[in-house]
Amino acid sequence: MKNALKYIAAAIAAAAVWPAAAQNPIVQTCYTTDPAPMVHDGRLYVYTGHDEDGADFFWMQEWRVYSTEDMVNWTDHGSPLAIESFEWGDDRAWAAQCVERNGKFYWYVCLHSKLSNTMAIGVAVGDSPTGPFKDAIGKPLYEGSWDYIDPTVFIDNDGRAYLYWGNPNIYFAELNADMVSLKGEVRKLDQTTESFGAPNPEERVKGEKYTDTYTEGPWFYRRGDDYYLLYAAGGVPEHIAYSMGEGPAGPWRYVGEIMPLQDTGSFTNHCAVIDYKGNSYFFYHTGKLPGGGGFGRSVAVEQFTYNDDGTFPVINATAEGVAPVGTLDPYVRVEAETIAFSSGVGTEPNAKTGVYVSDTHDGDWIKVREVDFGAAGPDGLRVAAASALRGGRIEVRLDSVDGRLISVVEIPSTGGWESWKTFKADVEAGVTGVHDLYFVFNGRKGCKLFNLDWWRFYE
Ligand code: FUB
Repeated sequence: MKNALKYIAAAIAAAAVWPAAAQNPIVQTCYTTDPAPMVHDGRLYVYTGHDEDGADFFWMQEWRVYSTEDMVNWTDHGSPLAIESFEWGDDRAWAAQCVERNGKFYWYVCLHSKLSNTMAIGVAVGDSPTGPFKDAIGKPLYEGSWDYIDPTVFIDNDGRAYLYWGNPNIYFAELNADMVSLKGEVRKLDQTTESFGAPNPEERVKGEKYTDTYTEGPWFYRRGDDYYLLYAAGGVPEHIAYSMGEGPAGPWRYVGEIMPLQDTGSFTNHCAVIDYKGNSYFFYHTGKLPGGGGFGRSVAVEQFTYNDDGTFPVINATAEGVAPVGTLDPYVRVEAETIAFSSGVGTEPNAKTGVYVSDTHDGDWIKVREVDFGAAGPDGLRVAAASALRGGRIEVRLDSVDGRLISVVEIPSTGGWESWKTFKADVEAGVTGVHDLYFVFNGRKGCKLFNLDWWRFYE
């Protein structure tokens, strides 16, 4: 992301357009789309698409992964899967979902196939939630129609696994236990007013007002005895609606809207739902990151509570997002790309170092929430940084971008943008308890200052 977006973001942040407590969108370092959360080993991962800066269509090249343990600080794991991972694909890295089975992670994606010149469902496999991932079968799992987008996967309590996908038709298939082949026929669902709010796409009459219309982006899961199919609905602009069923194959009953049409700044919406640490979360995307819009979308999240009968309340988009469900330990190494909110900075990958914060300029900042300094407080701070130019300094502040200054770390040139060195600084006495922490970057105006890989306080 950079340049235009970066400066617009900085200008808007400076004008205090973001509410002080803004938490949405959850990623500010690049555009992210089509969220698909997954909980593994106590951590929540969200798999996303990535809109390119300044795009005039969904020319998307890669998928990305972010994770959190507290719902407010998100660690950027970069892009472990891209168009290049699929020899048969060449374009449109659209909506996807990852699921774990027997220690392997299966990432169901859709992209354009060179073989059929249509959209195709593919599947990648990895040994960890953040990869590395590779094409599991070296060919599309299913292809042959522009309809074949937005796979959603679910493994039922009896171990049987299912996929739904499609725009504007809805397709359903069972997966074999190997998770990389289809069991039996693919079914095209019969859409009716009762099941999805309107008849099948080819039976709809132009100008007719239907209860609703399935469009794309299904999200399929089970809760208790109820099965849920959530989806983007209404054509464009899209709202989010849902149907409920008694079994994985339906029959489905249209229930209503979850996120009604509203000012999200994006004509698509794409949702996902997950429970984590006792709360229920609704993920979606908007065009609300500065410079964003219909082709520059960003993932957001809201907390909600199911109604007693298992139906959804209405959920509206907010800038505030969700409350924290944990604190962050500053006395262990924290990756600099663990961010609650930021202004101006980007992230980049490096094969050895992993993802790091890049493109810091004078006045940019990173906020990390709910940092628990404990009762004694830190004596010092270490950071790993690199700069090919003149470097700069990090002002470390509490609770706001101009809050109490507790440390200043000077970063000189290290001789290269990935020539990492560790720098130490003292921390003022009396920094105790839980605070939001701000790393505010200072230096010569106009030029890139340094890259930041990690930080850690010590007692
Ligand atoms: O991100 C590209 C496409 O836009 C997705 O596949 C759809 O669900 C819509 O969000």
